[in-house]
Amino acid sequence: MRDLRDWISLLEREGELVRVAAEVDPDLEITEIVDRTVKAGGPALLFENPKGAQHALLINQFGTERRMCLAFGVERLDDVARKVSDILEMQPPSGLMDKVRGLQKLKSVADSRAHSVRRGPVHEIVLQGDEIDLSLLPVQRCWPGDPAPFITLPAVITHDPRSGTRNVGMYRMQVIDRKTTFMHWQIHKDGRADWLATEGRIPVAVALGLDPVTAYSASAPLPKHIDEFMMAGFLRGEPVELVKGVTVDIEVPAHAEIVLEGYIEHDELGTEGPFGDHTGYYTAQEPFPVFHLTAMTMRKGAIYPSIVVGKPPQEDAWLGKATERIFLPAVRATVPEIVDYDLPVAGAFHNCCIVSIKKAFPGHASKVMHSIWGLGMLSLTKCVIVVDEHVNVHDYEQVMFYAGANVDPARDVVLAEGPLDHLDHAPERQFIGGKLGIDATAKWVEEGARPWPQEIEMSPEIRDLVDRRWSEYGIGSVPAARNGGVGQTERSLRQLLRR
Ligand SMILES: Cc1cc2nc3c(=O)[nH]c(=O)nc-3n(C[C@H](O)[C@H](O)[C@H](O)COP(=O)(O)O)c2cc1C
Ligand SMILES: [Mn+2]
Repeated sequence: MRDLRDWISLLEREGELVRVAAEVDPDLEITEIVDRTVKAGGPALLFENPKGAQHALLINQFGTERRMCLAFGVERLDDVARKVSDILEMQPPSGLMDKVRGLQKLKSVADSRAHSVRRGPVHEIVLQGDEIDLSLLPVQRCWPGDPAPFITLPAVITHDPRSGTRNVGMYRMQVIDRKTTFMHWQIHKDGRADWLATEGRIPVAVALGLDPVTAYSASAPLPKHIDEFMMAGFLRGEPVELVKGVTVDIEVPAHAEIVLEGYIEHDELGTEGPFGDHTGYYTAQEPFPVFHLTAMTMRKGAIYPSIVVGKPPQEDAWLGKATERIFLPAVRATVPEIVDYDLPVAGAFHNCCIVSIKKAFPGHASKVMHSIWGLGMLSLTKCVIVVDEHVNVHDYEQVMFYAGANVDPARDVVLAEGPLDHLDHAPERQFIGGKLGIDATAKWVEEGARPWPQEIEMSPEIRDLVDRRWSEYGIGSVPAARNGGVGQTERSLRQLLRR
């Protein structure tokens, strides 16, 4: 998919999009409609007549697992992860065929770099000076306590002034007036680091309305030196095309619907917020830098993309789940004893991480907890629950079973300290606080346990027998037997979202 329009056509062909012709207000009304639609597992919505604006608004494009898979062109999100692990787990080639395959893989990485092109539809309309007007766009005021409309699905492009490396991040932008917004660069983020490293003004470009993979990439927690557009090119199998900005020395996606160009001063801060955020609470007012627009460029009939965050589950659940799946190979490349992990949507992603491990030595669970607390953005995780490899981390009832049955709180709970999410309101001090680790693995004698009892399992012969004879019993349909027996009512994320 080259752009947002290809994506909208695909969604329409797949019966995944509804056009709303009625006039609907971007001030709160759209939020309530979307909140209900997301929680019902409903379609993407294209509001064709947002009140008071010149442009249509697309929302809930990422709101289900099926749409997320359509976006990446896969059957399951784990298939995207496989593509990543293929590269990460490359071994030295052992024969000619291996070499050829290896070279093909390396070429697919080399071909992922963004391409520069001379012209792009994003410059069909160029507004400068007094023509710049953010009120042309149907920017949503999402929640009643929000003081202003917020741009919620931007890809914010900056460059590191020292290395020149590009960064693309998704950071909300509170509208101040026709030509200015805040830039919500949280303390751990790459865009903020670029800003702080720049003396005077940092040029900034904001792309709105992209193909879904490129839009997703702006939310991906990549190490700072890795260009998110390169990752997008790799995952799309086709490079992102970029064109020079009109008033800034930054390349912008040639097929974006809208681009906002401008700059941010090193020393100009204002009071941003409050904002009804993905924590489920309003985040407090805080000083954040001010973004001044120097140009607003668009395609003809540009479509404005938006997203609403709030109490989970919301549309961003699936952006988070995509990250969870796509980054598993990278997590395992660093901590290979990890089998799988799950960041519950209800835990707003950074509040809880359930991780299963191949336990090989006493204290192994504790080692893995500290690994999580040392890994990229996972370091912000507040609570880590470690289970043995046979436990399904996505089955929260099963996890609760082991967290209850296998834990002696006097022995198996680790309390530590470390950095916390910028938006976490619970700790005594902002940015730093406690960490909780729960070791729910089976304990070894060396770990101070008595000999561990055997888990109850039915024998496979009896299971097969009952499977074969089931209809004879006349009981009706009953779920098939499953290992472990607990968690019969496994609540997958899909069910949670469709309750
Ligand atoms: C819908 C949505 C909104 C987000 N809003 C913000 C935000 O306002 N500020 C922020 O620092 N991160 C926000 N994030 C998270 C960042 O996009 C994410 O941490 C990303 O990795 C940042 O890019 P970076 O690692 O290059 O800094 C948001 C994520 C999503 C999915
Ligand atoms: Mn980054």
